[in-house]
Amino acid sequence: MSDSYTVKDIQVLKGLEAVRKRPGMYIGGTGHDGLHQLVWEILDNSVDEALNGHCSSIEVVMESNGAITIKDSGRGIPVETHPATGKNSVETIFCNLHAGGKFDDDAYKVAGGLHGVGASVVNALSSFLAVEVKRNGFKYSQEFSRGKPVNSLTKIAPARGTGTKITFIPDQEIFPSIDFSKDIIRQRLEVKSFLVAGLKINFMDRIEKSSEIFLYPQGIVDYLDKLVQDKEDIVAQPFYLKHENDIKLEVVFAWTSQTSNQILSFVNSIPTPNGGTHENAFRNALTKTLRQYIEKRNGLPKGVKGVTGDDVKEGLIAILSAYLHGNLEFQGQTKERLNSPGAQQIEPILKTAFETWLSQNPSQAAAIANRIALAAQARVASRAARDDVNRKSATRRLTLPGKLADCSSASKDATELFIVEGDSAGGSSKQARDRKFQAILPIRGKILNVEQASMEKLKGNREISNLVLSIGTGMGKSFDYSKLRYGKVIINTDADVDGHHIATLLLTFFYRFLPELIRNGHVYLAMPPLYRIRVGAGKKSFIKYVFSDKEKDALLKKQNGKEIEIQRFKGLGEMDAPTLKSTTMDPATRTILKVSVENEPQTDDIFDTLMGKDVRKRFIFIKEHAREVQDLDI
Ligand code: 0RA
Repeated sequence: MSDSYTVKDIQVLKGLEAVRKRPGMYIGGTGHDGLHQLVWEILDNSVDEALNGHCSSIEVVMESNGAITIKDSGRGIPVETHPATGKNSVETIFCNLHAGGKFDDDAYKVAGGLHGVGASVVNALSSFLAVEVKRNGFKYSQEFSRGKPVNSLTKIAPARGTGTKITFIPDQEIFPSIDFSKDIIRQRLEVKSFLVAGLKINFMDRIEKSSEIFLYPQGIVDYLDKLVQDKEDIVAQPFYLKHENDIKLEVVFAWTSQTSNQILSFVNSIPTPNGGTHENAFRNALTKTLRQYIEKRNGLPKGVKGVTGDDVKEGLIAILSAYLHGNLEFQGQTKERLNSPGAQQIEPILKTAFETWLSQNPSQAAAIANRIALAAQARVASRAARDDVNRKSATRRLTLPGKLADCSSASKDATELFIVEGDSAGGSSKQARDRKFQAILPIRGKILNVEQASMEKLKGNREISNLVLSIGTGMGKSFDYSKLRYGKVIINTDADVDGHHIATLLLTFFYRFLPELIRNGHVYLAMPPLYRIRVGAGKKSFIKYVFSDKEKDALLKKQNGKEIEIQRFKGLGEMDAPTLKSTTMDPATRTILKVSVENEPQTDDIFDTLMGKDVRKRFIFIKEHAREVQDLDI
């Protein structure tokens, strides 16, 4: 008998020696997280007592000497001799790496992810650990250091009630820092108190002499309430389920009108920030149930084909707390992703319960269905917008001329292409534009006189091909109106004879090769002013922009005798950006002329006979004025 006793003793020592040699294997590391893992391991044993209905309050104390004390009102750790070790049960639990589970026939006792070895691991990694047990009408105590008992279990005094109190100081030989974070502990305690409805957790700080009590009678329902910051955002009453057959499951969720979502999942009261089998089962249950519900009722807007998991997730705030039997399997580097196949049972349980709830709460169900339909619609709309942008940027990369300063919007109706003469006009136009919807294409000098050019020659002309590429439609046989890239194509040339000539050449080109653009009202002429005239002096002076000599003369006649300052704009490039913007480009203040053809056969004639000859008559086919301009002298 004494033989086997010794062998067991050696095994026990070897066990905890292994923990001290490779603490990372048991608590993940010896940094900040590993240090706090010690607290979680001890805390979870007490929380388990509470979960199993044996404990109603827990006290957590940050002691002034750096120790942590965790005290619960549970049954108290057994004190009688343990048959397998021949030692008392406290010593057995705290000094034996594999003792935890053997004591425990409680179905759900799988705390801390260490499968019941937590107490001994914390003991092994603590320079000091004291256990006090109230049980059988007495208070008992035993102390340890680095995993080894420093005394034997002692009956101290008669005591009422039951419970366990554990105090420990992390070993500085193991941990580079043993400073606990109050915030991290506080946050964890509050979450635990949410997960165990009615459990009172008193958190005390002996250094700051502060304390805080966490007690949530409605548990995760209170948690949801806290997560939903703005209650007005809630679109329907929360769904709540507590299931306690074979598998234990507690779920609460609601949708808000916010686009963000928050899904918090837990297994055996341990957070699983990376989800896993249980969270997947939860998502599947929700998506399948709502997809069925919405599609059966034709609850989707036109053009939206189906409900996706992401649609269901939008605005969702959920807390999923599952309790699984046996050893949990975790996956990934941080072991925070559950990989237990048993969690798949969650899907049918939740699906059935949620379906029933939807059918029994039709107005809540309708509100939820609307919220998800909205998300689906937004998804389809944003995909369309994204596709549009992709198409546009793809086109831009592949085919748009380098000289084109494109706009950022892809909306055909709202966008404008300004065709300007020369690079200097291009530069100032770029400064003056609203880059969101206004694009600039500078063209060089006089473009080909298309009246005399063949289609072949035309296509080889760089200015023409840049223009056609920018507009997007192609021309001739390959003309495709649906590919038009701008709602307005605005010719903006200098207000002088050369400028007029270029404008005429461009109009001829549009008329001959892209007549649909004129017919459908896409072609415009900008009206840059020819003069800036300051009338009067000092405060009473004002500035007028005029568009022709005639207009200037009329103004001067009217303002006879007043001090006059005249500036002639030799070209667009000379105007500063604010002036160019307000006089010529800003839709709120500019004047542009819509080009239309009154009588096509006649206009044909006119082009034939007048091209390049009579400057004054060139624009007789300009009919529609975007804004009233009395005398158009160009
Ligand atoms: C094993 C068996 C029993 C209780 C406990 C362990 C226990 C462990 C801890 C750790 C912290 N607080 C705790 N409270 C209880 C059940 C003993 C019985 O049947 O009375």
